Amino acid sequence: MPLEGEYEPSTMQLVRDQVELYESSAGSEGATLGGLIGWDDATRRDLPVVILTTLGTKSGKIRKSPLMRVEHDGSYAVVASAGGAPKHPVWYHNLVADPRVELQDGPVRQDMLAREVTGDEKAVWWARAVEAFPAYAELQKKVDREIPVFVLEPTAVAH
Ligand code: F42
Repeated sequence: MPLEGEYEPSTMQLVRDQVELYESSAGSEGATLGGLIGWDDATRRDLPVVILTTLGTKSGKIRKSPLMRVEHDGSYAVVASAGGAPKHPVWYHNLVADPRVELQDGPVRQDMLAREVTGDEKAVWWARAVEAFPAYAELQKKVDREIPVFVLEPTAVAH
């Protein structure tokens, strides 16, 4: 069941623009890291991005965040790195409050349930995340907080 509510674009112009381009092109444009940021690093420019939709904990509005694509057997991980910021991203708190999300991966949007992972399960997904986006390892070294990881599973199979 898709999340309902009024979409409130991010206060970050780059994020707003990437979401707009991604959705208006059904994921055929803006679906990589360099899609809008114009990332000048050729090794990262083409890395795939997904769009996570969450429900704002305070506003009740629909929020959308481009995140690096980390996928395995139909499940995904989202990594709350926030570019190495000292605090978790705001979408982290939305997920903690309400695990119902939508995830758009290219042309495919699906309803999913998010659960924060810890311990061995987190280690497995963290390795997958770093393989998909090596910069995560650099970002974790940069911050005092442990960067949270959520696993997203299709609502139909979520346990
Ligand atoms: N961020 C990551 O954390 N991980 C990634 O892998 C990642 C990849 C990525 C790729 C491309 C790209 O363009 C951006 C990428 N980002 C990645 C950045 C990501 O999209 C987010 O911008 C970033 O993680 C910060 O998320 P944020 O939720 O903290 O964003 C802030 C700036 C924001 O949008 N704030 C809103 C605002 O209006 O200021 C509020 C958003 C919100 O959810 N508000 C809640 C509500 O109720 O509506 C209130 C929540 C509360 O507790 O106050």
